[in-house]
Amino acid sequence: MAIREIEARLIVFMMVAIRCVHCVFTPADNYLIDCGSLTNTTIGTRVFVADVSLSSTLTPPSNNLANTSQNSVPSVPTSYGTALFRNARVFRERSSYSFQIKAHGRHFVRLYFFPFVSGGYNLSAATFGVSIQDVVLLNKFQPRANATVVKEFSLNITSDTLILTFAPSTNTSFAFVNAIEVVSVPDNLIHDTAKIVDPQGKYHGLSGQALETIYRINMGGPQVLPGDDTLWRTWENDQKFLLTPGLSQSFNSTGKINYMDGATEEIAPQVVYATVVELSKDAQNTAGANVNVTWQFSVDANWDYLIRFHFCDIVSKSAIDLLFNVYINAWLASEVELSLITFNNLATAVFMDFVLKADDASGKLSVSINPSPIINGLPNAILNGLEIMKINGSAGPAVVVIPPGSNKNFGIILGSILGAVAVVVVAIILCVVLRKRKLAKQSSKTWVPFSIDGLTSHSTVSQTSNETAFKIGQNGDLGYRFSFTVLQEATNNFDENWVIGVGGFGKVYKGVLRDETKVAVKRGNPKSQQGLNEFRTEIELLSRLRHRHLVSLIGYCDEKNEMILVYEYMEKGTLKSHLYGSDLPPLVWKQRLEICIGSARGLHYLHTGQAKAIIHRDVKSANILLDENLLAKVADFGLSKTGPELDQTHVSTAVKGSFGYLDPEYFRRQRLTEKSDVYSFGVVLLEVLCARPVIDPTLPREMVNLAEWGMKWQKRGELEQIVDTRIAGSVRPESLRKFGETIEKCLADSGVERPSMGDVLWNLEYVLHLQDADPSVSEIDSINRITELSPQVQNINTIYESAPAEEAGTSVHNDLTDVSMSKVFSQLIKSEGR
Ligand SMILES: *[C@@H]1O[C@H](CO)[C@@H](O)[C@H](O)[C@H]1NC(C)=O
Ligand SMILES: *[C@@H]1O[C@H](CO)[C@@H](O)[C@H](O)[C@H]1NC(C)=O
Ligand SMILES: *[C@@H]1O[C@H](CO)[C@@H](O)[C@H](O)[C@H]1NC(C)=O
Ligand SMILES: *[C@@H]1O[C@H](CO)[C@@H](O)[C@H](O)[C@H]1NC(C)=O
Ligand SMILES: *[C@@H]1O[C@H](CO)[C@@H](O)[C@H](O)[C@H]1NC(C)=O
Ligand SMILES: *[C@@H]1O[C@H](CO)[C@@H](O)[C@H](O)[C@H]1NC(C)=O
Ligand SMILES: *[C@@H]1O[C@H](CO)[C@@H](O)[C@H](O)[C@H]1NC(C)=O
Ligand SMILES: *[C@@H]1O[C@H](CO)[C@@H](O)[C@H](O)[C@H]1NC(C)=O
Ligand SMILES: CC(=O)N[C@H]1CO[C@H](CO)[C@@H](O)[C@@H]1O
Repeated sequence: MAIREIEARLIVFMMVAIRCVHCVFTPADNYLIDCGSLTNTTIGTRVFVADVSLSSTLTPPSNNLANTSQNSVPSVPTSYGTALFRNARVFRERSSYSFQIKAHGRHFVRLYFFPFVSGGYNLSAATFGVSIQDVVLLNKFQPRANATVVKEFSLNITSDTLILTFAPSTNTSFAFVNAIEVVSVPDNLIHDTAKIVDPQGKYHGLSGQALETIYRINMGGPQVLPGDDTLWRTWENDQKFLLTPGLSQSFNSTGKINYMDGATEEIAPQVVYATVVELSKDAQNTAGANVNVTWQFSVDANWDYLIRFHFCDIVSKSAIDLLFNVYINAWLASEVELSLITFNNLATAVFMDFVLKADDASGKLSVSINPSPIINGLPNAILNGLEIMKINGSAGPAVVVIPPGSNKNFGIILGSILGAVAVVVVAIILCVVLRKRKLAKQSSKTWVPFSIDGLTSHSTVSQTSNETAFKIGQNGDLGYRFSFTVLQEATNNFDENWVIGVGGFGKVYKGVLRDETKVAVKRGNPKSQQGLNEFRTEIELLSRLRHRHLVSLIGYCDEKNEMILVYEYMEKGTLKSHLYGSDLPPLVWKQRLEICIGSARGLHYLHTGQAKAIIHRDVKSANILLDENLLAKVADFGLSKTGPELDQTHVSTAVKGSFGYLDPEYFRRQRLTEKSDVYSFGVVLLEVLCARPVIDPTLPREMVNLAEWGMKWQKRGELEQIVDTRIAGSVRPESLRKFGETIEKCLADSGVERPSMGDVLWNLEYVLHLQDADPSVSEIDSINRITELSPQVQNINTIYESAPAEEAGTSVHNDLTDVSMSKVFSQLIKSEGR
């Protein structure tokens, strides 16, 4: 009993209330499109707009419209009408609709299909895929002949643009669609957790998942059509799924359904709760009857399913009469005692969520209700509604954005180039430390011994070492591919004035798509072989990874040998630009901490969110971007690798990364692990604290390298001496102490001594907590407070300002930390030539 009670308390959260009958839900996003039609179509109160008037949302524009006569469409539920199925838009090549999303969160995406044969089109011959940016919705889909079908997906959309792509599965095939809905639904429709039935446990993370509705059933009641459901859903009657209809009967109530706190009619309409299937009269009158009322459904095997039960006791005389078990396949999902949840109220709506894991899901899914043997009164069991949703993404990454023809293009031998680049890294270190440009002449195809701060390395890079081609995702044919013209237009023909950044791979432009979505367009230098590889890596990785703290890829363009990546636009630019070298107002300490925490989360996800850890390899403040709310996102995955075993199997490899952030152990041993990112992140933390470049060759020798200099002060216990003077007064000593300790651990000489990214994250959260603990410190007030400057700090400022600009080349002075290797490389080539 106790266990049941605890379970019941958990389920109390899922109470359904029909609190406000008259409130009609108004979706923030409400796109209804009648595809291929020349006229708008009104269904009930909803207007499906002819997509010819929305042609700007479709790329590339196409004019393949098909239509058929009314009587060729089989009779469909009246409230859909046949009108939506009479027209279709046909896609002979990969094509996308883009929808501007006003409100992030759950949306229904419904796709209508009817494969008619008419006017030169035989739509039954279509085979195609449908995807959005990060989820494949349909793969090799072939609508069944002579039948209409509406596919419904429930997606948590977190980008500002939804790009719905239709892609023919083969080059001789084509795709089509009759109508599309993209409609917001209330966020509380899907909760983040559910109970797993076997083995019993808790499933987390539903809120981010894509769900496909497989069945939605109104037990014991009529079919509910979209016009009668506040979210325009269809609920089928259950009779055809009952295994032994004689064991049960339907019942309905005209009484009121009880209202309780927490949810709304959007969970399920009244009519679902007001109709029910219960045990047959005979069974109810047999004391101790042990019967199962079972419904059986065909499902695809090997998927996880979210199964939602709707209950409402409209059959009992007293709330405490009803006690029954619910089974999913052979597993007891729950013992249901509704009175515990409803506080003894009858006719109160309740729903419960369960997850059936893929290994338990064969081609048949059955659901049973069975009266509990421990009840004293007469047996009964009920079920009012049932939803079965396929969970996508649970079986692995669902995304694929892959440049076509990539196989042959990407298996390129990079040995000599990487070798040269590696040498450049070494050379630059010498160059900076000794401040002698002449040394660049060392550039050759082998490593040279180098020495920096006592570390010495002797290693060679084999000239034939090649970067192995990256594996192509399973659904290699789906993804969003921009045409070059569209991007040209978006960036004002790659206007130099629109450049917002320069990286090793190429320039980054601000862009505005036709639907006014702002994007960042990174255009690779087509001649760079390294660029090609980075292009590939970045598409491969980013299309697999989705995280709030990783910058998202919107698409790519590989037309005319271009290598262009299109990302979400990050309004506030790089973290680096907010720390120094610009006129931007300084960030307060708490903002800085939140940015550190956000980026730590992103990196933690990279290291642990996938089966194989992903190592970023180029963590630096210029690769942490901020959105309009200063939310931090990690960017630039061009150098990323899955590790660490990749490097252990290779005899030698090129050391890559950005100078000043590079893990010395990785240099020494060329063993790449997640801890190299932790090291680099430690340097970023110092940078955030001190707001100065990580390498500043204009400073006195001991101050050139921030990591080294910072650790000197930290080890002396006087880190406060070098804190950015603009925030020094507002950083609480406890918070600073913990922050300093965290940096020290990240910068530990050997990787094994460094904390994991998860620990770093935890520590930073604690730092924030320590800062918050005293409300009397108001940061805004103190941000401009002049604190007593230590001599060292004054020293920096003077030297920094008086540094002669031509000394060592301005680029080295200003931006060395940003220089990715290819830029350094070209600079060296230039200086070599002199
Ligand atoms: C269809 O409806 C939209 C929006 O209501 C309107 O802008 C458009 O002109 C209509 N098109 C036709 C062909 O009536
Ligand atoms: C159907 O298509 C034909 C040509 O393919 C066109 O002339 C006609 O106007 C279309 N009818 C509708 C209702 O769109
Ligand atoms: C349409 O295509 C389907 C599948 O290729 C085929 O079975 C059917 O016979 C075709 N119908 C017509 C009328 O061509
Ligand atoms: C579809 O309907 C057409 C016309 O009613 C009929 O000739 C054809 O055999 C049907 N095809 C299937 C697969 O049921
Ligand atoms: C379609 O693809 C096949 C192999 O995948 C190729 O042999 C054929 O030439 C392609 N056809 C066209 C029209 O591109
Ligand atoms: C959507 O996903 C994000 C990130 O996974 C999550 O924070 C948010 O709560 C989700 N929204 C809904 C409505 O589930
Ligand atoms: C309710 O039950 C009555 C009597 O069995 C039946 O006539 C009616 O159609 C049912 N209504 C619903 C909504 O199922
Ligand atoms: C009811 O179903 C459960 C689960 O499949 C099974 O264990 C039990 O034996 C069944 N009871 C009857 C009476 O069929
Ligand atoms: C609806 C559906 O199942 N879509 C996709 C879910 O994700 C996998 C990849 O993990 C795809 O293969 C499915 O097509």
